[in-house]
Amino acid sequence: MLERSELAENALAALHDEGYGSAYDTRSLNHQTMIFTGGRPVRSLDGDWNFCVDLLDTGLRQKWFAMQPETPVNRIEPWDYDPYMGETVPVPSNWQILQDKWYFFEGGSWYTRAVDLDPDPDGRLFLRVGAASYDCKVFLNGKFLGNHLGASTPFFVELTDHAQPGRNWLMLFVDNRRQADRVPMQNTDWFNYGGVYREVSLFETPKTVIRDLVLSLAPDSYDRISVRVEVEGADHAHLDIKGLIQIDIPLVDGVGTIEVEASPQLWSPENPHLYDVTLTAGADEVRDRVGFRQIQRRGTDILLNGKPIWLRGIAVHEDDRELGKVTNEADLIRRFDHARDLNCNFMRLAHYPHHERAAQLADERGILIWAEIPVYWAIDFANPATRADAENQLAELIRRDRNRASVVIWSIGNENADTDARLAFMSGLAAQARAMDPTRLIAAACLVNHQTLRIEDRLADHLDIIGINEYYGWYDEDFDDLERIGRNSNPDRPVVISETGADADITAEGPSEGLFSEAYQAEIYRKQTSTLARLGYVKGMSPWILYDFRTERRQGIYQRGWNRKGLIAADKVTRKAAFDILAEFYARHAQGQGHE
Ligand code: GCB
Repeated sequence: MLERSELAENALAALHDEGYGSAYDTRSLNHQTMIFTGGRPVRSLDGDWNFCVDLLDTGLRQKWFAMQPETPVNRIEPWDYDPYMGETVPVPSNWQILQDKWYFFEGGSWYTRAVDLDPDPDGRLFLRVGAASYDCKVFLNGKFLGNHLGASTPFFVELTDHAQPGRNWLMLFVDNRRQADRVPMQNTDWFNYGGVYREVSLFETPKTVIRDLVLSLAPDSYDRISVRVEVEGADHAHLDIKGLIQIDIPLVDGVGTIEVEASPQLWSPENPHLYDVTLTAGADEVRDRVGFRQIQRRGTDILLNGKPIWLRGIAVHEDDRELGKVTNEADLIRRFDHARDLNCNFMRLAHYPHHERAAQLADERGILIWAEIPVYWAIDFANPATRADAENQLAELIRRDRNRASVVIWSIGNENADTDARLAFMSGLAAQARAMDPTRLIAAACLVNHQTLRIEDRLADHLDIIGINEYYGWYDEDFDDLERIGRNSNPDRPVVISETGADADITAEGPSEGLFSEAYQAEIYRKQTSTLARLGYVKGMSPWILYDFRTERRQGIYQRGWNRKGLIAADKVTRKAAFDILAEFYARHAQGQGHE
């Protein structure tokens, strides 16, 4: 229909205009539109939404978002889609998991639902989308309100001036196509899930809005807390950290930055103490639960609250046989229980920002966290649009999680070739992370130099921790090279083995010996742990990986669409032999017997 309707404006344009997308690519929903949501009353928009896949972007070309609700018999023209009826899908979800025909679908899709509102004339209204992969364009009542890039960070849209009393129609166009300028780019070793896969919520606020609240121990101090607040529409705010601080904060142009004398009980894995925090400004109020700790590096040591710590970690993806990339509380709790059984004090949330609940649980349970953005493998490092996207994802992650004491490391990339363009791009990200947050360590997962057999990376000068992904005994067959690298290298800062491991297919189709067998994987864990424990500058490890995970690029007979380096199979129940080997190694380490 719409080729000849008023919506498409011009029939030929709708068919032949390849510039149709530019009006909907403003990237205006980014870290600058974020608000602080902790403790706010929330209205969930989860549940069934009307859904349609749109491989050809017909909906953008024909402006489906402008169609009015109408019963089919009353429509006067043929139409290609009706946003208001037909198939529904649950939000949050990934379409790949819902129907076989969508398993490998990469493209655009339309989500539509009614939202009944009674807007308060003295209030404001914000929509939050927890995550939508990768480009999400927001339309309310037929009007485009902006788009967001990035598959794993939340974004906000202020609806105040667009919402109407009564029925409103909210539409999201969500596009997971892999493209050259994206972060990550086309090639990854995890599944390209699409869809709105984290919660969608509405927040009503008064006219005054607390946009940000940042709390931490002041750098190098145990008796001063630094506070930064950002508020629209007030000239002072009041902070209450229960049992510790009650203070008025004057705001200049909406921003207040102070340091207050206070000696909080320190947060640590042994004592994950959290304080209840309330911030009020005008009629607005937010809450949080915040721990205070210091994380620093000194030479090749990592210091937590002034004492050297060894990171007994495990890497995890967000992936589940039944849920895809959707995370729920039960899945997270199982993950943390498994980490506890491994005797971990550390977790690497690979390779993109995980659900915010992960770091909240880590705060409660005393697990240190490595959080990262998907600057993964080949990225178009010379492209300013790619850089802007990476910078925005980093800013959104830091703004979302910087009150989490558990998060001790921001990682700015994974296994990127050491080129000039990459150095400029990633040193810029390191500087950005430090400027936004001077209270954490900066890392990246680097590669060893295979020619010189040394830990060597020009980015290291910009990092606090050199992450090393190494697969000696697996991709690099000569295990003894790991010993050589150990001897040849003399890093001036701590190294964390951010990945090591091997595949093991323990299904009925798996082998009983050799590559891909459980025994082979176990042997690699034995050799890796005994070798790494002897290297004094290695200050932790996060082997690859807790659970087997889906990935399009693994199609070998023992893989069949899965990366099987998990210590636990895809059922998230069956432990492989390597699980106990790592658990025992960490138990010895925790008792101070790890170093031989
Ligand atoms: C790596 C990557 C990770 C892969 C892993 C593997 O180095 O960082 O994303 O999944 O190796 O299994 O090859």
